[in-house]
Amino acid sequence: MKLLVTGGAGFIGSNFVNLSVSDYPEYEITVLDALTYAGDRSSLAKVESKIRFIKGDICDRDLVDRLVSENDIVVHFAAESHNDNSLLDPSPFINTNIVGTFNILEATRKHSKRLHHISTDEVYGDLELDDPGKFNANTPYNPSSPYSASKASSDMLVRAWVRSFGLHATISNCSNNYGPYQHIEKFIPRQITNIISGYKPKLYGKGENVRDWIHVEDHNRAVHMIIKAGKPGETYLIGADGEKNNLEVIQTILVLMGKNADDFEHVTDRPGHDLRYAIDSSKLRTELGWKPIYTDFKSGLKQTIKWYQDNQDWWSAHKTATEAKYKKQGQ
Ligand code: NAD
Ligand code: TDX
Repeated sequence: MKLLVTGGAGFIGSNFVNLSVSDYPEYEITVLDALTYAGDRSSLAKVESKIRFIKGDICDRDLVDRLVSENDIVVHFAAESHNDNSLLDPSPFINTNIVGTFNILEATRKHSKRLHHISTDEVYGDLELDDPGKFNANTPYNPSSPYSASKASSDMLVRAWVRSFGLHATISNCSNNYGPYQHIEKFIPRQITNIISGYKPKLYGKGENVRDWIHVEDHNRAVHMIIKAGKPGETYLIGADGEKNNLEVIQTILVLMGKNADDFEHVTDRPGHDLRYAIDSSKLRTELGWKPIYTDFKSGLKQTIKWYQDNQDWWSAHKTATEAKYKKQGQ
């Protein structure tokens, strides 16, 4: 099978490509990635000789059309992915996440190819802290930020292409990922690299917001199962029952790195900050037999901390600029 992986130089996409090369050596992989600030070709260094890498933009219709025609399935990770950036400038989110996905839909329709669209739990909005319910495939869409609204739009386009044109597409909506190769603008790697760099970790508001953490490898194993056995037109929610509030996460990182649990700073909260995400992944578990391997958050976090300690060359050149951008927002 020939896979076209968009966004394969980003966090989840590069982990997907690395995992695919080791677990599915029979797959032929082409990566299409624009190498924005969030993409890093060195994340694919270990598998460079086993894949084809194309630097290009999913907004380039002709390029997308040609690459889709040469492959069997598109696994579509490429996106602008950071909520805080979408509050500063929504425009690239509209282009990449909506127009880019539209290009992929048109090309997969024209060439009768499969699509697996990677999305997020943020399309469902947020839950109260004491809500006994969790997000499932029937939860109405209610996105809060320009990022999540652009991802919700892209999901809606995929659903429309399935219904109106019979496109063979699947969608997965996953919760917050952590693990190696995540950009240091994101919560967990920002705090780990803050501590390594001698800065205090930064907590938005009171830290009561809850995220449902999953290790990136568990997410990508689920994506492989959906590619192999998912039903056309279906949506699968991916989550590992990993709910934690941000205060708890920051304090766990501090303690695992040998610091005092209270050695962090409260900074300006994110406008429109979603309170809580929680995923009901029972459909994925019962229909496809998926279950997470990383069930102990602390040990997954320990492994992630070690990765950032051992791979400072991968992130250190971006640290000053990333923190300067946050500082301007009081964060
Ligand atoms: P990321 O920002 O780390 O990587 C995005 C990648 O896409 C980068 O390599 C970037 O260069 C590439 N890209 C951006 N615009 C492009 C364009 N126009 N054309 C081609 N390539 C382009 O993001 P991530 O965290 O790896 O997220 C990947 C996908 O997973 C996204 O669709 C995101 O919405 C979704 N998702 C992420 C999470 C999470 O916790 N990070 C959770 C659920 C879903
Ligand atoms: O320095 C920080 N301090 C802090 O308290 C940062 C960067 C974040 N936070 C908070 C905000 C969130 O409540 O931590 C939580 C996680 O923040 P992010 O890492 O920015 O993730 P989030 O906004 O939850 O979105 C992530 O999960 C869903 C990904 O970035 C999205 O791409 C994915 O769709």
